[in-house]
Amino acid sequence: MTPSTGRLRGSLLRIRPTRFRVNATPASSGYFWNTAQLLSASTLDPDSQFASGTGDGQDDAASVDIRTGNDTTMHFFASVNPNQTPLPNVIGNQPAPDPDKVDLCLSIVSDQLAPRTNSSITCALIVQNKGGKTANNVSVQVALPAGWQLIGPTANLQFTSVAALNSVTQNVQIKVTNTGLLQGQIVSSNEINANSTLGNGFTNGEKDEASLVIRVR
Ligand SMILES: [Ca+2]
Ligand SMILES: [Ca+2]
Ligand SMILES: [Ca+2]
Repeated sequence: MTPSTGRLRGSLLRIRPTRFRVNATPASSGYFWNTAQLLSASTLDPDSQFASGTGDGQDDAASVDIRTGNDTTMHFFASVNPNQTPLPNVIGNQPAPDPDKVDLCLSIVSDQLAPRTNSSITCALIVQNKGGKTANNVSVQVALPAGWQLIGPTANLQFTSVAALNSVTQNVQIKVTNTGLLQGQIVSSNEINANSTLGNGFTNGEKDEASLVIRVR
């Protein structure tokens, strides 16, 4: 193996298999991430590319991490990887959205899951449209446990429009008096909704409904 600008480089006449052995002495404490890759060979490798870099997960590269020392100022060191071949864009695995339908989902996110009794929480109701068409006049219903009180704006929320492959959020404030289950469902929209039935209840396991358990302290 011969050093070259911070890297080690070596060649083998044939692989039988055989191995390179490198002895290294760490000069400081730290977390050392060491990588190696194959640069070339006289025969083709059908499932990877030589010299493509060490960050693409191919089987012609490998890594090992070594840690030395145990102090609080441990630094991270990684092998250089200056010529990484750009990775292709990630391709989605979902079917193309239907341009003639909306596909609505509801989520509820609370700023607190364990508030004090008689305090107020803020819940974000998020309507997501995974369809290919803009959803207009989307109506969302919120159902509160007995004793809870809606401070604002209203238990029947209106979303003027939710664009295709987009989402819209509205916050509601609720006074919480006891542990209970907050529920919501999308009730209606002007368009045909794919993959669920709008307004059919809170407990069908459909993605147009959502619920959240809030426990009081
Ligand atoms: Ca390979
Ligand atoms: Ca490679
Ligand atoms: Ca439903």
